[in-house]
Amino acid sequence: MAVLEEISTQLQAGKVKDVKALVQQALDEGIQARDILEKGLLAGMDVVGEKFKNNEVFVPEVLIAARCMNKGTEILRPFLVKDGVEGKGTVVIGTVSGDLHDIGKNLVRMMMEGKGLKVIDLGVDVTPAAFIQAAKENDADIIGLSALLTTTMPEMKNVVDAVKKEGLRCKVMVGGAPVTAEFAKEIGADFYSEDATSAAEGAVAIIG
Ligand code: B1M
Repeated sequence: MAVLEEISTQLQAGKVKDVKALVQQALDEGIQARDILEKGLLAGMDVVGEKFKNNEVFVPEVLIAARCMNKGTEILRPFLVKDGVEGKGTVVIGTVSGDLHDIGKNLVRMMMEGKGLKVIDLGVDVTPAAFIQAAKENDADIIGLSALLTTTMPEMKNVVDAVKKEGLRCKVMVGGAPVTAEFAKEIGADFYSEDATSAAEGAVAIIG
């Protein structure tokens, strides 16, 4: 579908307005929100990620592409969060201390909301103390941690340890590109999830 390729192209070029208009156009054409996300926005982000790795583009370009991604997913949000009935359980989610990547975390949040979970999003660069405080205040069932840097992954263990120290009843779920099931086990996290959909399904299973 031409419009999906165009979304990917304009995201790579950092054209926020065009991406927003094209996402709306794709919805108007009856294309499924999930296809717009995966074959348009994420496909474009993959190309940017590859170029970033190869030093073909740099932080400013990636930031603008990420802005396109976040603005595009905001438009898709009501369609991804279909039933959106809250009350099945509460998740406190955030990107760990020192880490500013939030695209994956935002997707996990949306998918969880789509499963009817109440999600409290603490944003990025969240300290263990902030996770603990929010979990206590909201009587959270799950704390969800996202990390995209190998250097910030150890922060996940700090949160797991803090949960144990405080004797909280909530489970800890971890994810993010460098995180593995093996790492999750090693740090004592309760659940690892590879992508946003399985994170949401896993959260429902844990709470259920
Ligand atoms: Co960053 N960055 N970045 N970056 N960046 C990576 C992660 C990197 C792999 C690029 C590279 O070199 N190849 C690399 C990390 C290398 C490493 O640690 N081994 C890297 C680096 C080095 C850096 C900086 C240090 C660069 C610099 O300044 N020199 C810097 C660090 C800043 C900081 O955080 N302190 C930096 C900065 C940035 C930007 C700010 C420019 C921007 C972030 C903007 C934003 O997020 N708002 C950015 C971006 C966009 C990327 C890449 C290109 C894309 C990440 C992304 O959003 N992917 C990335 C390269 C890449 O991944 N190809 C890269 C799409 C997203 C949907 O995937 O987040 O994996 P992901 O989420 C998935 C799953 O992992 C899972 O579900 C999601 C959807 O299926 N998931 C969970 C995520 N969280 C989960 C939580 C769960 C469960 C599942 O449970 C709770």
